[in-house]
Amino acid sequence: MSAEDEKLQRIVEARLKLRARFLEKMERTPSVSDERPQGSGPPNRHGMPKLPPGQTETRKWPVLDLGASFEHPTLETWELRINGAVEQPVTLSWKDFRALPQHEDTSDFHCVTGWSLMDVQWVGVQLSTLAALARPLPEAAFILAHAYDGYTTNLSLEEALKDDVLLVHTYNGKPLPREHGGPVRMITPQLYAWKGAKWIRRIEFLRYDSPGFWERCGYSNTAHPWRDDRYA
Ligand SMILES: Nc1nc2c(c(=O)[nH]1)N[C@H]1C(S)=C(S)[C@@H](COP(=O)(O)O)O[C@H]1N2
Ligand SMILES: [Mo]
Repeated sequence: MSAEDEKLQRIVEARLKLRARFLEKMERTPSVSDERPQGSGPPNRHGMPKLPPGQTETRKWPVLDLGASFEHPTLETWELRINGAVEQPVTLSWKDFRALPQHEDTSDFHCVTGWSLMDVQWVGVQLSTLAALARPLPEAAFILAHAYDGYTTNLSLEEALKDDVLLVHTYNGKPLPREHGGPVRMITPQLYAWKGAKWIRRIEFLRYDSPGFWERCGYSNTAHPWRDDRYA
């Protein structure tokens, strides 16, 4: 086996171990355990009603962010740091990031302001793969995502490690446009879209939960669309 293959195999093993550690908690999250989720339409990929309550389907993808002025990262300058409560802090360049196992997934994007963009085809790296690289300490239970514009948002690890939580660079076959968070943003298909940081630059593992930008402003910490869980 080549050194490169061995490295990939170690990542896969670490990823499986991590998921096993959080399996019980993952099974208790709303989108897995709700017996009568709110919403309408045929079941989506997770068995939840296609459209969460209060949402309307949109065809065009709106742009929503703080509108802060900041220096946008390019493929040359973009860096992702993974640190905090981990055994091995890492910094990845675009090239390092693209050398990791790439994951394709189709999922929906639900914005708390009431629109849902359905069936987006994404390509990126699973957050669980990035976590496996850094190896969260046994006490690590949350992440805080930090973005180039100063935005932050927090997630429990049982949500963050779900298979469809990705750091994406491609949507519907095209590079992710800068206004939607390119070169790389996070997506959280089973939570409202504000939990996915555009222009992501750092994933901080934490022992204790720490609210991000909107969570401090009165939005829900848990942000579960099928419970209409918008505000704290
Ligand atoms: N860096 C950063 N990420 C962000 C935001 C932001 O202001 N800055 N806004 C969030 C909110 S409130 C939403 S609804 C989605 C919108 O993503 P979009 O502009 O691609 O539709 O991004 C989320 N991620
Ligand atoms: Mo939003």
